[in-house]
This record gives sequence, C-alpha cells and structure tokens, in this order.
Amino acid sequence: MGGVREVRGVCPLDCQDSCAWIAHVEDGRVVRVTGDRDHPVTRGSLCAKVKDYETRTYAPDRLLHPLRRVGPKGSGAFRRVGWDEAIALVADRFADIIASDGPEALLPHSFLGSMGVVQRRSLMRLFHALGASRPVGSVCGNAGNVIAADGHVLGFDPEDMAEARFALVWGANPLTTCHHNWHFIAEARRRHGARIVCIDPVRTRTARAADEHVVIRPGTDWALAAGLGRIVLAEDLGDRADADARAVDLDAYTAQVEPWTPERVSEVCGVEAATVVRLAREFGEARPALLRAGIGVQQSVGGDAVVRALSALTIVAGHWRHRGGGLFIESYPDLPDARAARPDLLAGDPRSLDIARLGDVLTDPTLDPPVRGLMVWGANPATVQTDAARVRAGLAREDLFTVVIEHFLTDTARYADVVLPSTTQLEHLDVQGSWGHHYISANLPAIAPLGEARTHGDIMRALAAALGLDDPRLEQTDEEIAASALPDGLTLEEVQASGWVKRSPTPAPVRPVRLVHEPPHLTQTPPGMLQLLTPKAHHLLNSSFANMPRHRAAMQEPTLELHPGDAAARGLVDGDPVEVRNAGATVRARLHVSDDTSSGVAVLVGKWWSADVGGTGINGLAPAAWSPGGQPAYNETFVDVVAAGSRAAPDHATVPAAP
Ligand SMILES: Nc1nc2c(c(=O)[nH]1)N[C@H]1C(S)=C(S)[C@@H](COP(=O)(O)OP(=O)(O)OC[C@H]3O[C@@H](n4cnc5c(=O)[nH]c(N)nc54)[C@H](O)[C@@H]3O)O[C@H]1N2
Ligand SMILES: Nc1nc2c(c(=O)[nH]1)N[C@H]1C(S)=C(S)[C@@H](COP(=O)(O)OP(=O)(O)OC[C@H]3O[C@@H](n4cnc5c(=O)[nH]c(N)nc54)[C@H](O)[C@@H]3O)O[C@H]1N2
Ligand code: SF4
Ligand SMILES: [Mo]
Repeated sequence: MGGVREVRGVCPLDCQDSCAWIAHVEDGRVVRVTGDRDHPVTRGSLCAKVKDYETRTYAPDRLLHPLRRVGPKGSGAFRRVGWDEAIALVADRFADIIASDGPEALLPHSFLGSMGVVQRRSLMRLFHALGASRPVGSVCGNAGNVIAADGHVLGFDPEDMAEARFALVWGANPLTTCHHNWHFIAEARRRHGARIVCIDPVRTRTARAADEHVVIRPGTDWALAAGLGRIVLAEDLGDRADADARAVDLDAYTAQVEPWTPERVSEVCGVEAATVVRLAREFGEARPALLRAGIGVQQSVGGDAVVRALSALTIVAGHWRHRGGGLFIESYPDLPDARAARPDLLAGDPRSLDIARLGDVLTDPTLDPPVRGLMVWGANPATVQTDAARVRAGLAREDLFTVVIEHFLTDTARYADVVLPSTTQLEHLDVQGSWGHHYISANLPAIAPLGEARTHGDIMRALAAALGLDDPRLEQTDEEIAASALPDGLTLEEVQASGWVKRSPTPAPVRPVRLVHEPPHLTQTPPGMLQLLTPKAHHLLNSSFANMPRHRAAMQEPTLELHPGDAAARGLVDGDPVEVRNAGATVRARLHVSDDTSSGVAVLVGKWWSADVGGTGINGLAPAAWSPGGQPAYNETFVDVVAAGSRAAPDHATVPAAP
C-alpha cells in the first residue's frame, strides 16, 4: 500500500461557498474529499451534496467516451466513437454552418456546472474567434445583475456579517444553499445577540434556525419592503441626509412607499400589521442590520423591483455604511475571470442571445440567421429552464446540430448529436473565485482523467486546430488559461502554493442610485390554483446529483408539499401519488401534507430529471415569463394538484403570458 497523498482543490459547484477541499489519493484513486480546516469560510466541512464528490467521478454511469447520436433526438440512443471522429464531425458541421448561414448561426450555451475558469471560460475563446452569437443573461439571479448594473451594491465581505446587530434573512435558505455563509450570520447572534428573522413562504431549515419566521405570500416582497421603508422614513430611524446623498430620488421613493401602510402590506403579503411595524423598528434601529437576500426571492416577474426595493430599504435605514450591515446577495473576490474567455479574439460585433430564453432562441422563426449549431457545457437547460417544453422542442429540431459536453447523460445530453465527456474537478487543473466570498482557490488534478474524458481547454484546442484556426490564444495550455484570469500581481504558482488567497475587490466609488422601480409587479395566484415554488434541494445542486444513488436515497422521491387545508380541499391525503398540472405540463410526485408550507403555496423541492417526474420535467410547468430585466420567473408558476390518474381536466386558462 502506498501512502495517502493530499491534493488541494476547490468545490466547482454553483454555490456561494466555493469550499476549499483536500482530495485524499491512495494508490492512484481518490478515496475521500474533505473540507480544508484552515480555510476561514470552509472551516473543515463540505456539505451533504459534496462530502463524497469522488463517487461522482467514479460513478458507473459517468460519460467516459465521445458519443454520436443514432436514434431520434431526445431518445438517448448513441454509439461510442473515438475523439478523432468526434472532433472532425463537430469541426465539419460547424464549418458547414458558418459557410451556409454565417458564424452567428453558432451559439455557445453554458452556465455554472463548473465555476472553474478553465471549465467555464476556455471554450468561449473558440466561439469568439469564430464570431459566433454571444450568450448573455442568466438563468439564476439576473434581477440582481440588472440592479447592480444600475449602481446598487449587492454585497460585501461576508466575514463582516458577524458584526451585524440584527439580521433579516429574506427569501434565502443558506442552511441548505450555502451553510458556510450561515456561520457568519449565526456568529452575529453569538457575539452581539443579533436576532435573526427569516422571511420565507416556507418553513425551511433556515426558518427553523432563525429566531422568528415571518411567512409571506410569494411574489409580494416588494410591498413588504415598501412598507418597512415607509416606517423607517416616517419614524426617522435611519439617516435621512445620508439617504438623500445616496439616492437620486428619495422624495419620489418617499411618495411611492407612502400608501403602503402596515394594514395594506398585511392584506397583500399576509404578514400581520403589528409584525410589519415591529420588524421595521428592529431593522431601522439596529446599528447595523444585515439584509441577507437570496436568489429564490428574485425569481418572479417582479424580481427586478424586489431587488431594488431591498437595496432601497438598506439605504434609507443607513446600514450600508457600517461594517456587517446592508444588503448581501452576493459578493466576489477580485478575479477578473471573464478575461480568460479572451473577448479580444472577437472580430466584429456578433449579436447577443439571451441564454435564459433558449426555448425562444431555438424556435423563433424570425431569428436571422437561425441557430443551427449549439454547444452546451456546464448546463442542463432541458431541465432547468422555464418554458421547458419549448426548450425541448428547439433541441429536437432536425436542422439543429447540438454538441453537449457533460459528465452524465442528462435530459439535455439526450438531445445531442455529439456528446463529449468532460473531466471532473478531481481530474483537471483550474482556478476559481466565488460568488459568496473573497477567496481565489486553486484546483490541482488529484488523478489523471478517467476513460477518455478531456478538459474544456483540451476540447477547445482540438476544435480550434481542426477548424484551421491558428492563434496563440487558442493554443494556450490550461495553466495559461487559468493564469490569464488572475488579477495583476498574483501568479498561479502563488495560489497553488497556498491553495487559496483572499483578494477582496476594491470597492467601486459609491454613486447615487435610483430607489423607485416602476411598476412593481406583485404576483397574484389565479383563483382555484396554487402557486408552485421549486426551491433548492438539500441533497441536489440544481439538477446535478439527481442521478446519484446516495443523493437520491436522501431525497427519497419527488415530493409535493401542500398545506393541510389545500390537501383536504382536493380530497388528498399524505402519501397520495399526485399529479401537478397546468396547461404546460403534468408532473408526478408523492404528496406530503405539512404546514411547513403556507396555504395556497405548493412546494416541489429539487430539479429532478424527466425520468423521475415525467414529461418535460418540473420546468415544463413554468411559464414563458421573465422580468423586464430578463429574470426567469420560475416562481410565477400556477398549478393544480390532483390524485394520480385522475381525469379532472387542468385549468387551461391559467399559465400567464410573458409580460
Ligand atoms: N443544496 C443546494 N444548494 C444550492 C443549490 C441547490 O440546488 N441545492 N443551488 C445553488 C444556486 S444555483 C443558487 S442560485 C443558490 C440559491 O440560494 P437561495 O436563494 O438561498 O435558494 P432558493 O431555494 O432558490 O430560494 C431561497 C428561498 O426563497 C424562498 N422564496 C421563494 N419565493 C419567494 C418569495 O416570493 N418571497 C420570499 N420571501 N421567499 C421566497 C424559497 O422558499 C426558499 O426557501 O443556491 C445554491 N446552492
Ligand atoms: N423551477 C426552477 N428552475 C430553476 C431554478 C429554480 O429554483 N426553480 N433555479 C435556477 C437557477 S438559480 C440556476 S443557477 C439554474 C441552474 O441551471 P444549470 O446551471 O443548468 O444547473 P445544473 O442543473 O446543475 O446543470 C449543470 C450541468 O453541468 C454539468 N457539469 C458540471 N461540471 C461540469 C464540467 O466541468 N464540464 C461540463 N461540460 N459539464 C459539467 C453537470 O453534470 C450538470 O448536468 O437553474 C435554474 N432553474
Ligand atoms: S456545494 Fe457549496 S457547500 Fe457544498 S462543498 Fe460545494 S461549495 Fe461547499
Ligand atoms: Mo442559481
């Protein structure tokens, strides 16, 4: 037996914690991954999803060879081919498409399957050099992006949260979605006796751990934020002069929130008027208060307005200038990683296409040129996007050539013409930031790639060569690509030597911002329907791990949670097999009756693959609806719930149209 070798790495998943890990290698095999004890955020622990990440690498259903489609799109029928054949095929088809329709007929589509710089960015070099359509937008918290672009500050060093004297955790479930971040909030309670109040329609793990859970009707948060802002201003709990300097429209804001009395807020949000008053005073008087908001609360048609209203509330209360106070949704280290995609390779100005509207993009008959060549990596759009039926109709187009780079044969990969196997985080070198703290981490390969899996840098170089592109930027090694993302003055060797380094960004100069958002949209459930929420699962990362046996066992099965009154009204009892339906789709689940959810709100946790829930998956239920800023409105989903096999017709009048 050889000894155990310890290799430093970082969890690549789309989670704000970006944990530093140690891979333990014995006889050439990773036997364990553990959290780095010395990392100030990771503090020695990984999470329920990732504590056995090596089982993902060694999973029997892992893709280890290139595949070529032999059956109808979506059927999952493929035959194994060699890399030479796969690369030649992709290069030939891309060249044909460029010749017939121009390079904008190619579209790269990716998200944060891996947040590593090489895995995330390197393939963009190829598409930039070709002049392909540029992917823009986000399937996650685009509302936040839009409001940040308007000058609002969405975060600060999370280690400062421990200095807060009061914490409102608003539409966020950190004990499930980034439990290392929760540590700092809980530290504020330990150090300063800060009270923690959680505002969520669902009694989550976080709501249970908080000192108080305020149940709100989903999609009405703008009204509560306005009502709190009104009291803070009326009772002069903040610093009006400071707020006036920080905002361009304090008077207009004061007028906009004026009608939002506690009584009116109570009627709209379902929160008692006395609670509104008490929360406003606690929030306004604490020096400082933290407002920790999540992504779930943004995922409605009114998401942009909600983020602006939450930021406005922290501004009128004056928290933003104090350490540990103000709005925290996300925060990043100083890692200018977009430059690793080498936008300087772009010749010309190709069009931009919104990745969060892939269904539209692939099926719009007026798009000129239409998208004829698609490459997907680090994303599973067939499962995670709103309007999933249209996404799948697009992916099923016979005149679309689709390449999917994956670890597993996901719902999306089943539609591919060519599937290419990607390395996992234990098999490649990378460097990574975080969207929840200020550390840059190195990831060193613990083992050689399994089977024929390749890094995205390798795939980029092979395709560039096959397409006859010769530019040194398309020949750089993975090390060079990783290094190209680092801030000036920091080398890859330095990050690798210590595993991680803290690099807080230089705060941008504060500029006055707009507090008024017109018109704020409040969600209204059509009569007789239930609003469906699909929050993050404790044992899955979006749709990732939904195929892994341990994670599946922990999840048990797709479960729909209903309030006892809503279940009784439908003649349903706990444990019934049910169908969750609307005009878009029907999804199978097991009913769990519980007052953890509120009346009128159905909760289906986890983005299961189609095989588990049927049809076009949970997002077949989600409408073709986005906020004005492009935030996918996953929560603007209205359903009925019936016993499985019931013939009762779904109410077809209720899927809202896109605004
Ligand atoms: N375990 C696990 N961790 C994850 C993920 C995962 O899938 N699983 N996904 C990762 C990703 S991509 C992201 S973006 C983050 C998201 O992190 P979070 O934002 O913390 O997670 P969500 O579950 O999307 O939403 C948080 C809460 O918002 C509530 N909510 C929904 N609608 C409303 C509303 O209208 N008003 C209010 N007040 N609350 C509402 C939900 O009930 C939920 O409890 O988590 C990341 N971490
Ligand atoms: N109904 C509903 N829909 C939602 C949400 C919701 O709350 N409710 N949440 C939304 C949010 S916040 C987000 S962020 C999106 C997430 O949407 P996606 O980013 O598409 O998330 P995943 O489902 O995790 O898919 C990531 C895929 O990347 C693959 N992958 C991982 N690492 C690598 C790699 O190194 N190389 C390659 N080639 N592939 C890799 C994984 O195997 C996985 O299949 O979903 C959104 N959709
Ligand atoms: S998913 Fe998040 S909490 Fe879990 S190990 Fe990765 S970074 Fe840490
Ligand atoms: Mo996300």
